[in-house]
Amino acid sequence: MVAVKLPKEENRQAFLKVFPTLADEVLAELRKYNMPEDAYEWTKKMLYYNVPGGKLNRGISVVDTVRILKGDSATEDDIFKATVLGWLIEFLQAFFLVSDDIMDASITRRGQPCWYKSEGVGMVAINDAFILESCIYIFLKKYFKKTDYYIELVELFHEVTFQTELGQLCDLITAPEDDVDLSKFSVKKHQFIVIYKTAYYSFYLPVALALHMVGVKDEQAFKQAHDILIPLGEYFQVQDDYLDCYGSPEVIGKIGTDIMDNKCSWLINQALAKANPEQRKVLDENYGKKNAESEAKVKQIYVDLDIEGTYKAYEEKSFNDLNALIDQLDESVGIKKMIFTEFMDKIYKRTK
Ligand code: DMA
Ligand code: MG
Ligand code: MG
Ligand code: MG
Repeated sequence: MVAVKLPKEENRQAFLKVFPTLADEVLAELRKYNMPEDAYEWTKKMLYYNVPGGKLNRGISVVDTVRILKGDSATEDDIFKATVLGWLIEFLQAFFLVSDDIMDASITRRGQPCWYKSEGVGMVAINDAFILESCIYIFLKKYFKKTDYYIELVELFHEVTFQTELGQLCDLITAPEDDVDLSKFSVKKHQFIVIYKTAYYSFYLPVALALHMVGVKDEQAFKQAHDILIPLGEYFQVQDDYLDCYGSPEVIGKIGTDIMDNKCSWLINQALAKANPEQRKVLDENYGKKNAESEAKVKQIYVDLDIEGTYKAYEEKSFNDLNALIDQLDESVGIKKMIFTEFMDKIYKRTK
């Protein structure tokens, strides 16, 4: 038996302790295939560089959710399995981030150069991203093949991966490098992009994995979880868009690129709604341009339009709306409100 709630830092340390075991297992696969020594060393470095350095919120949420659902009856084995599933989300996230940074021409990630930008890596990072994805299925087979929910886990990872890729597709084609056309942006378009590129894998996936693990079968449980986690994920990505412009790089660990990348960000959509024709002209002429002066002009319009104020109001309203949604959940289908209040605690007013 294990306690329902451990202190946050202890939770995080316990979660982190499992990573070297998983990395060793991937490396054992390379040994099995008699991989040359340089490929072995490359993979080892690549795994440690890209998988464990983030906030780990997604991964730890699986453990938190299993603890909440099982309460006192959670065994050491339950916690270990939930920890492995949590790490698989972190592998999935690493796969997405390595590729996202190439596609977004980003510079830093988690306080260090993006993997593709780091010494001697370059476009090998594309194949590294594929390897990170493959690790998920190695671990699912190793730890879950004998469970009666193995196929559910495999299908869930495949489905959520596809949804995320579709979100990334829309994100990218809405932001062509050489054809800035702000009239293609809209709040609806933004909402679609962020739900697919972020909400499914970051919010729905951890809880759905935990529900499968504890044996919940009621479709209503998955549906109710979905209906609260998707708006929660949308809110999270709006925060990400906000922090891209207003977060400090030392804190968020990355340098914002959304304005230069012509992204359909929450901020530009708010600015478009508020801008007068003169301000609109400045936005049309400077958004998506790859130079610091143009970026500064766009940021100045954001200041003039008090987009930060608009964001603060949005944050407040979302917090209230999401709590109201949580309050309406029906716990009898196999979920608990606390799962979702834990998520809110982790992300409300986040600065990184
Ligand atoms: C993130 O979108 C989505 C995925 C699937 C990684 P983003 O490019 O805004 O993320 P970040 O700001 O972390 O580069
Ligand atoms: Mg990005
Ligand atoms: Mg991106
Ligand atoms: Mg971003």
